Amino acid sequence: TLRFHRPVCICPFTMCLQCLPILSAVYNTYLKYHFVSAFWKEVADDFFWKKPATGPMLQYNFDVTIGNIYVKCMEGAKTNMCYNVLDRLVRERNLGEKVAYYWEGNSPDHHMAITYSQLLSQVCRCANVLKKMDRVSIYLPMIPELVYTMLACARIGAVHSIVVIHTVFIIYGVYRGEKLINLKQIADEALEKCREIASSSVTKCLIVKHHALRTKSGAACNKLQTPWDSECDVWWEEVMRDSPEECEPEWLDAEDPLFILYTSGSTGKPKGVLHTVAGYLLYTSLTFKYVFDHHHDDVYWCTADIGWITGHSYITYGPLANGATSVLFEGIPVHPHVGRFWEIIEKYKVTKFYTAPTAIRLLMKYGREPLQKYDLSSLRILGTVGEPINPEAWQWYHEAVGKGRCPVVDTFWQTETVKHSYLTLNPHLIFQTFPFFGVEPTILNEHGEELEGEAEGYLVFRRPWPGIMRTVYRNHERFENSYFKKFPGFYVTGDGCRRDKDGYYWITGRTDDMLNVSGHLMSTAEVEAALTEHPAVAEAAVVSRPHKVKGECLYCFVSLKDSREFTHTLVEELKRLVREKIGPIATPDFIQNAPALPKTRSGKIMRRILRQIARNEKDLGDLSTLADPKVVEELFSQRCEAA
Ligand code: 6R9
Repeated sequence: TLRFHRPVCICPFTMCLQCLPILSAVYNTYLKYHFVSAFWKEVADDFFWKKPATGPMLQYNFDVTIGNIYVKCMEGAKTNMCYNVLDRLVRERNLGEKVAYYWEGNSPDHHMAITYSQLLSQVCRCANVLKKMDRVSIYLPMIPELVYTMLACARIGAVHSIVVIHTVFIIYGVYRGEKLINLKQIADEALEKCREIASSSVTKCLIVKHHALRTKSGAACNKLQTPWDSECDVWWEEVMRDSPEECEPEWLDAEDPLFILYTSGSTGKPKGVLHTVAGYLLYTSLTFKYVFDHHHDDVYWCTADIGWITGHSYITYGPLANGATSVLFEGIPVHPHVGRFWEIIEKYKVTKFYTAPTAIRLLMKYGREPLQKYDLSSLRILGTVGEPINPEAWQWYHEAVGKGRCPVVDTFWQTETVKHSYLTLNPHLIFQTFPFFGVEPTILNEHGEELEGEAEGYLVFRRPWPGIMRTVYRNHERFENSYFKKFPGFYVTGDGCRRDKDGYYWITGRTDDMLNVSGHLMSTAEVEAALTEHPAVAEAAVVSRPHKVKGECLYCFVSLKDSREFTHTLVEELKRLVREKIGPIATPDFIQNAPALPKTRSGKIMRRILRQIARNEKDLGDLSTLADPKVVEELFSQRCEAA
C-alpha cells in the first residue's frame, strides 16, 4: 500500500521519494529529465530576465587534467536578484501586502511584521544610500536591517561580505539572551586592525540602533558609551530618512558574483566561497519550493543565522524568491525560557520548521515538558541541516516536536553547493536519500574507483548544477586543489558516505575526521550515534588519538543532559554501549566529560580542535570560526591522561 505521511501531497517529488519502489517509473523519468537543459529552462521561465541567455543553461569543465575548472549558467543573460525576489512579486504577482517576515526579537516584547512592499521600499532606500559608497561589509545581528542591506547590495550589484571594506554596517549594541554586547566596540577594534593591515581603509560606518535600545527601557542601555568618530560614523536612521524610495536595479550578467561567504572552517582555514547571480537564484528558489513543499499560506521558519549559508539561502533568497512568509528570529532558543522555539511556532502558526541537530540536542536536554505548554499542530514539515543527525535527536524531533505526523527532511549540503544535495522524506529511517534535481553523486574508494551497490567511501559529484560555487575568492587554484584535484573529473565534497542495500545514501561525516583503529576505518557519526543512545548523554564527539598497539584509539567527549553526573559507572556503561552497537574494535579508550563542545558559529563540532586536545597539542592554529574560545581551555584542563 502507498503510505503518504501528509494528508495532501501535491508535490510529485515528495511523493516519489516516499514511494520510490512503486513509483520507480516516475523516478526514472525525473532522473533523466532533471539533467537536461529544457528542465532548467522551465525553471528559469518563472523569473525575470532583462536579456535572455545566449549560451546553454549550463557549461562546465570538472576535470583538472583537461583544463581549468569552470561552471557557467545562462551565459549572456541579464537579470537582478533583488528584482526577482521583490519587485517581481509586488508588481507581477500582487504580493505587496503579503508578510515577507515576522521579525521576532531577542526579547518577546520586540516584534514586527514586514510586508513585501515595505521590504521593497526599505531595500530601495538602503540601495540609494549604498550607491554613494564603495565596497560593503555587513556586521549585523538577525534584524530586518540585515536583510535590507543584503538585498540592497544585490540590487545595485555590490558583492556582499568582502574582506577589504570601505563601508561597513554595524549595530550599536545588541542583547544576546540576557547579555548586552557592544558590537560597535568590537567592530571598531576590527576596523582598527584593518587600517593597520590594509592600505585601504573604511571610510564610512553606518550604525543601526537596535530596537531594544530605541525604547524607554533601552535608554538605560546607552551606558555602552562607545566612542563616536564623527568623520566616519553615521546613524543609519538619519541617512535612510532622506533616501528616496525608488531605485532602479542594476542589470547584471548571469555569471556576475552575488556574494562571497567564508566556509565554516570546521577543519581548516576558512575559504571565501563565491556564488553568482543566475545559478544561485534558480537553485535556492527551486530547492526551497520542493524540499519544503512550499504553499502560499505557509509560515516558514529557519532558525539559522543569516551569516551562515543556510541563512543566505533559506532565510533570505530562497523563501523570498517563492513569495514565502518567514519568521526572522533574532534570539536564542533558551531565552527568556527554554520553550522559546515552541512559543514562536505557536504564535505564528509555523508550518515548516528548519533547524540544526545542535539546536535539537540542546533542547532535548530539557525534556518534553517545555513543549507540552504549546500548540504545535500547525507544523507540517521539519527540516534539519548542518551535521549528521544522530538517531536519538532524530527520534525526539520526529516524535516530541512533530508528534509523529511530520516528515523530517534531512538536507545535506555545503556552503559550496549552496543548496540541498540530498534530502530525506522518510519518517521511519534516518538517511539522506536521493539527490536533488541536477545532482549526480557517486561513491569512490581511496584509489578513485567508483563503487557500486552497497559501499562506503568518498562522496563526490559527477557534474555541476546551477548553484554550485564558482571559485574561491581571489584563489582559483585553492578552489581547484580543494575540490577537484584528489579525484579528477569529480567535485569532492570532503564527506564520507555509505550506500545501503536499497540504494539510500547516508552521510558519515567529514573524511578528515575518519577514525582508523587497527586498520578499521570508522566514521565519527556512527560512534557518536551509539554514545548518544545512552539516556544520560546529550551530545558526543569522537576523535582519534595515537595508540602504541592499535595505531589509533578512540577518544570520546560527552556532554551530559541536565542533572546527570559523570561517574566511573557511566564511563563503563558508555564503553559497553559502543562495543555492543559497533563491535569490540570500536571500544573507546578514553571518555572525557565535556560540559560544552567547541563549535563553529553555525553549530558544527570542531573535531580538529578536539583531536588536538586529546593529543595535548597546544598550538591550535586558526580559531577564527570558533564560537566560544573558553570552551577549549576548560576541555584542556580536564583532559584524560591515561585510559
Ligand atoms: C549547509 C552547511 C557543510 C558540511 C558538509 C557536511 C556537514 C551539512 C549535513 C551535514 C550530514 C547533513 N553537513 N548538512 N552532514 N547531514 N544534513 O552546513 O554548510 O557550513 O558549508 O557545512 O556540513 O560535513 O560537508 P557548511
